[in-house]
This record gives sequence, structure tokens and C-alpha cells, in this order.
Amino acid sequence: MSKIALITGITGQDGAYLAEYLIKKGYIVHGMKRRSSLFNTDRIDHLYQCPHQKERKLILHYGDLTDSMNITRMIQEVQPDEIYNLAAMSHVKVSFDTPEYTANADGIGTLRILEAVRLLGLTQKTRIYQASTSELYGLVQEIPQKETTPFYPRSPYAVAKLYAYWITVNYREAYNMHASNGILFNHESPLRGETFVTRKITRAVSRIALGIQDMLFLGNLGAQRDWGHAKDYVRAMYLILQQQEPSDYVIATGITTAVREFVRMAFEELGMEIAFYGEGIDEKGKIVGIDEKLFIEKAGEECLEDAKTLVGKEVVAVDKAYFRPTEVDLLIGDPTKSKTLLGWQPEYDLPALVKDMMRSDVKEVKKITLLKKEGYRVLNYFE
Ligand code: NAP
Ligand code: F7E
Repeated sequence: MSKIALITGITGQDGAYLAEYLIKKGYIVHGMKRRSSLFNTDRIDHLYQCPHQKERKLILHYGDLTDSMNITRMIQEVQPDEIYNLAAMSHVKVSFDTPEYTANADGIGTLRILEAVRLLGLTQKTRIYQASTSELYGLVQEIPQKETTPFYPRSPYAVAKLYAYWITVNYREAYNMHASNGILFNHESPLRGETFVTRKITRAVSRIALGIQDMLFLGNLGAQRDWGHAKDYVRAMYLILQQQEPSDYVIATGITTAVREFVRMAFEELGMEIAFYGEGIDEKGKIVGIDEKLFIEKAGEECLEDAKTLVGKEVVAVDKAYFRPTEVDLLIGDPTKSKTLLGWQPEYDLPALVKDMMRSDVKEVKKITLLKKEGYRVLNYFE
């Protein structure tokens, strides 16, 4: 008998990788997706199966974390062995603009799932994974951060996730449920949303190098994050639910890097050297050199002449619109518990992550440059 998993947030970065991973393991995967007036399933289209097909491995349901009746009905229909609660308004900066909605979806949404499992009498059948976050550490009280480090959230997003963290622990203790938190540090991939900083960078660097964008505007270049690859991190989610006892785990690489250095690594992937000068709001990044052989290998000979004209030009600047009212300056995780108890080990390091993201974005931008040549209008997104 195949195990049945229900993934909320299946259309997101992690949902897509997790669905693929679980289907390969023989699971039947049910996914909850929000209704949208346009199709919003790009990340899982390769897994999609027509509803008329027999013995489907992927079944989608409309749903929303803010609607408890809908969640309860869906869990009743699916009778899942495992629930991965990945759905969330996941953008920290946006949460300052939508604090009430964020609290409802990210905080109370988790309660709705736990309570539905309890009311449906599934506490002994259904295991629950809650997508907790390194943002809980916020103004860090200890370096590196581990499971016992006190939390100090610094955004409406993090405060909502703090509620979700503790209500998961509470239901575990009160009702003997197999409910666990994965405290995941930042994880990225070619599927990362375009407004998170790593994807914004790899996308913009590809567009600048291939001549369809002039500038990359960023916020806090000095912020440091412990970045891993989403493919490695969804494996950890699965492992957490396979443990006999529920518990909470930090998933991280143990290495931290500044946003500025991530920009440098992205340009370096294409053989371009960038130097930063100035401070604070006046800091700029200028192209100071190009390794032509590497550029041709990574981006193609046809773009080289245009790329050479970038040498000496400023291509990165700071825009305070991207600053946050309260910032999380430094995150670095200690994954000792997950390595020891789960046997989890990441396969990607940061250079391999940057390479994977750049390869994918350069490929994407090349398609756009072809369309541009055919007269299509190409927008310059600075988000
Ligand atoms: P993501 O790409 O932003 O995906 C979020 C998913 O949640 C999307 O499928 C989105 O649907 C869905 N969603 C948003 N609001 C919803 C609602 N009210 N009802 C139902 N679905 C809703 O996020 P991710 O990077 O995959 O992260 C997955 C989870 O891990 C999130 O809970 C996030 O907060 C948490 N997390 C992420 C990281 C990280 O570095 N990526 C680290 C720690 C924790 P649409 O496609 O319709 O927008
Ligand atoms: O920002 C700085 C920004 O938006 C990273 C979510 O998945 O990971 C993510 O949250 C850092 C911050 O991710 C820009 O100020 C500079 O210090 O990529 P981000 P995040 O806020 O760390 C955690 C673990 C989650 O749980 C969240 O769901 O980069 N930064 N300039 C910028 N950030 C953005 N987005 N855009 C900029 O222009």
C-alpha cells in the first residue's frame, strides 16, 4: 500500500521539490493549491496527471489556509499518513505590509490543520511536519543557532511562525501527536520565487550579462544568510516524519555568507568580476573585468561583444525601498542534531547552488533574448 501525503503549498518552491521526491518514493501525493484566475502550477506541471487518468500519483485540491472548513474537509477526504504544512505567505518584507493576513495564514493556518487532525480522530494516524524557520531567531541570541537557542522574531512573518512553532509543540504534548517542526535556514534553487534575494540576483546577473537589464537594485548588502539548496532541505522534511518520535530540528549548512558575496559569486559564474565601493546607501558594484573564455563557455559567444562594454560600468546599487523596518542581520545554523539523529547531509554547497541557479537563469534569459529579437516587449523587473 502506498503511503498518502498531503502537501499544503505544493505550488511553491519546496512543495514542488517535495512532491517530486515523495512520488519517486512511491507515495500518492495530494496537494493543496489556492484558486487563481490564471494557472499557478508551473513548478509542478511536469508532475501533473489528468483527473481522468486511473491510479494517479498526484492529486490537487483547491484550498486555503485561512478557511478551516475547507481544510477539515480536505483532510477528511484524503486521510493522509503525513501532512507537510508548507503553505505560507513566506516573504518577510511583504509581511510588514500584510501583517494581519500573514498572522492568519502562517499562524492560525497551522492551528487549523492541527485541530482538523484532532477533530477527525486522526491523531494516531497522521504525522505532521510544520515549516518553521530560522527567522524565529531574528535578533540572534547565540551564534550559531541551534534547537535550544532562544527565539527573538523580527517581523510579522516571524512572529506568526513563532505561534505556529509553539502550537505544533503544544498539540504534540497535549494530544500525543506526531507533530514536528523543521527549523529550516534559507534554502534556494532555480525554483525560488523571483523576489527573494538569491533568485533576484541570479536572474538580474543573467539579464545584465546578456544585455536586457542595466542595473540591479538591492537593499541590505551586508545581511548574512546560511544558504542551502531546497532539494537537500525537502529530504530533511521527509526524514523528520520517518522518525519514531516527533521532535524539532535545525536544518542548515553551518556556513554564512553576505548578500554582497552572493552577487560576486553570481557574476563570477559567467567569468565577470565585480568590485564594490562606497558605503551604506551609496555603495555601488562595478564590473572590473571579464574572462572571455569562461563567458563564452557559460553565456555563448554571441553575447560577448555586448558584455565587454559592461567593463567599467556600475551595475549594482542600493535602494532603501528594499530595507526592512527591522532586519535580521546574521543567521548561521548548527545542524548537529539533524546530522546525528536524521543522518541528514546536504549534497550542495554554496558554489554548487549558485552554479545551478545561474545555469537555469542564463538558459531562461537566452529564450527571452530570442523573443526580443522577434519584437516581443521585454519588461525590466526590479522587484
Ligand atoms: P513559497 O515558494 O513562497 O511557497 C509558498 C506556498 O504557499 C505557495 O504554494 C503558495 O501558493 C502557498 N500559499 C500562500 N498562502 C497560502 C494560503 N493562504 N493558503 C494556501 N496556500 C498558500 O515558499 P517556500 O520557499 O517553498 O517555503 C515553504 C515553506 O517553508 C513556507 O511555509 C515558508 O514560510 C517556509 N520556509 C521557507 C524557507 C526558505 O528559505 N525557502 C526557510 C524556512 C521556512 P501560491 O503559489 O498560490 O502563491
Ligand atoms: O532576504 C536582504 C534582506 O527575502 C535575505 C524566506 O524564505 O528565508 C527567507 O526569508 C536577506 C535579507 O529572505 C534585498 O534584507 C538585500 O536580510 O531572500 P530574502 P529572508 O528574508 O531571509 C527565511 C528562512 C524564511 O523563512 C522566509 O520564508 O537579503 N536583501 N537586498 C534583500 N532581500 C530581498 N528579498 N530583496 C532585496 O532586494
